[in-house]
Amino acid sequence: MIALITGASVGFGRAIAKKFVKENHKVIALARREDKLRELQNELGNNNCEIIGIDVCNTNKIKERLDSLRNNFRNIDVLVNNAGLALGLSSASEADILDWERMIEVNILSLVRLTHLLLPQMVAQKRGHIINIGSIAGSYPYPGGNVYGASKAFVKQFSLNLRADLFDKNIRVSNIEPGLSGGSEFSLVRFKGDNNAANKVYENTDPLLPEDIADAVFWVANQPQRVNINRIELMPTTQAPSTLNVYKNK
Ligand code: 8X3
Repeated sequence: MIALITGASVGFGRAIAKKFVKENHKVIALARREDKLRELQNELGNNNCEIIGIDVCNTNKIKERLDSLRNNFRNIDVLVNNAGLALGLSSASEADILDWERMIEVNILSLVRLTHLLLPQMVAQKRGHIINIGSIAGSYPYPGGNVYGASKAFVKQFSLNLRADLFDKNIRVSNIEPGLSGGSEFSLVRFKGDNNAANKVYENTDPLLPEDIADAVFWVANQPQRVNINRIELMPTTQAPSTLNVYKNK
């Protein structure tokens, strides 16, 4: 298998790349930070890992780069749309509109564009698998989740609707929906570099780890061809869906 993985420099993406190569597959690791990708490539080996140091939002440049890849990295079987981010945890009336727009740009637009770019090739080769990294935030609302959660709800429904179009083309689509996850830059990005705020979320708890997500992605990709896993929702044992809020006048 050849898997193109976005957001592969750290966290989930990096763990997914490592898992695929460990299991004797090839990966194309895509992310903005080329230095981190080079480290990954050195670790995984040049024969198993190709890197693309381009922002996931720059679809035109990605297309150029994909067109010029070495022959043995050309026929991508699996696209893992992992790149995504949460920015801020403010209540809707106080949130920064630029944060909202950026989440829509990365979590929705770039994912849609890259999927659209790769699908014709998958249809032509009569095989392919789009694996999206969604979130439990796409199913369960929580305060401050506003646009982040909505973007992940989009990813969930987009995944299901892709299936509706692709079920007769031997192309699989899966949405992996993790809950609270440590070991990545997710929280640091959400709190814009505020280490204390970022770490507080994980204090005294036992969150999912990138390797847990990588295992789920790999399992989904390695089902017999007749099996399509539509969704997997994973939460740490220490997290559960919450109750509804009711406002009471004082
Ligand atoms: C984020 C999941 O639980 O941190 O995708 O909101 S959670």
